[in-house]
Amino acid sequence: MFDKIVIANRGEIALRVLRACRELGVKVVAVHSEADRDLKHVRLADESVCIGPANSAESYLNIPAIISAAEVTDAQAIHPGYGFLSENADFAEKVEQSGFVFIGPKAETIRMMGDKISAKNAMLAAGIPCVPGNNDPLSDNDKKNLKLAQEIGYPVIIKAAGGGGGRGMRTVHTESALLNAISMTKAEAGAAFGNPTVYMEKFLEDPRHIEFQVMADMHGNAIHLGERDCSMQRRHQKVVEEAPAPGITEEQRKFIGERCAKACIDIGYRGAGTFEFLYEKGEFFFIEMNTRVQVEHPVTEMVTGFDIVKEQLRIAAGEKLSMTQDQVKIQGHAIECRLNAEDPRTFMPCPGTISQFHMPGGPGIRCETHIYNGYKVPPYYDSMIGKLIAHGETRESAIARMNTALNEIIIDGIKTNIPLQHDIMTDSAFADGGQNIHYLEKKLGIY
Ligand code: MV4
Repeated sequence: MFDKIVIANRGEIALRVLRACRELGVKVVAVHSEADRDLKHVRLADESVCIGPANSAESYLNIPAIISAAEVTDAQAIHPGYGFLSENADFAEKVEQSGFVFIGPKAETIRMMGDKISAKNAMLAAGIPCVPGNNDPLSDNDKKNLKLAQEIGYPVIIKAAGGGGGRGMRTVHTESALLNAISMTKAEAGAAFGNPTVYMEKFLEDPRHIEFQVMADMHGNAIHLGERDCSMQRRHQKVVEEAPAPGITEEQRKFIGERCAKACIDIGYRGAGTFEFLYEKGEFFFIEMNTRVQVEHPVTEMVTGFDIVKEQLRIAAGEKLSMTQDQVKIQGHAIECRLNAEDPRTFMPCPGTISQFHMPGGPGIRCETHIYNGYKVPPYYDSMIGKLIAHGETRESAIARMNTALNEIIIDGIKTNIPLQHDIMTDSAFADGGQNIHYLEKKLGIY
């Protein structure tokens, strides 16, 4: 195991990684911006290095500053968390070229998955079901493109190869709108990602978003930890996640999960990863792979009893997976509510000082947050300030425990989305389970 690592992130995930390091006896270097001196994990770290001003472009995205921090503290590895540089192949490459271990997949794997066309082709080759589409860059041949859309069948969606996570895509419902949509998406993709390449898929009208968690080591072993349903979202921001996904059978889980694990072996994957699927009318369709630990990893941890972050560290240190597929058992149900510093009606971010914080507790409750009494939520970063996770024997009991925890938690001094989470947890359609990706936005009346 490593002696010392750098945590190249902030907030709750930096604290989560620090806790995993403590359990494994690994020393921690916190790197932080000028605005983040008072973060909980910075105070708890063995060492800390200020890497730049509040603006994340000059701090948490500052590759030379982060690598220098690893050099001056004599650390051996860098954990990128999620967001920021976590899926930046150039960062992973520079980390390794500088003689440090990047706690994540190889740079070439990150690069392959960052290009959504090459990701899809790798998955098709590995036997993963994908959304029907051309799976190649669209040419400039209008006739060919019209024919392609005709074959796929309207509606279709034009997506940027360099996009993902909801950026750089356009749906097309009629033939007359196709060519303009292609050129518009190309222009936007060129400007936003420096890559105008686009591809075409069948547009699924009301799918659910279901993703599979995988872990792979450097010795040719890979397992899946089942799936999460992340359909409760607003403007591509997940609001509630749960595991397992309501209504998914053991057979479906085994079928898709084992294919994901096999795909990891085929592509030489290492570390934690997520296969994102759209699920419609009983069928799974791969869309993207995430090569990082995700915000919602705790729901999988709660139903499997597996520590995903500790395993990331062990894998990066060259150890073999600590669990075989046979040992993975899904127990009960877990739900996560993201807690954001925002207006519950307008969704505008609401930074400020937390005058009072009370952490909820009780059976099956896990609170992942870096906030404390007097902590000042800075205006410079994502508004997520924590996550509440409830585990129960059944989905019903997980919801009941979440409601109890949402009643118990106190975050004063700033506005939060706790009222919205309460509303969702007491929603009768949410109680039914299995709502699609449009449910929350329709409920909120924004479309
Ligand atoms: C789609 C789709 C429907 N059909 N692809 C949005 C985020 C990006 N990861 C992929 N996205 C979608 N791709 C086809 N062929 C609908 C979405 C989509 C979506 C997907 C997951 C979660 C929330 C979403 C919200 C709107 C659209």
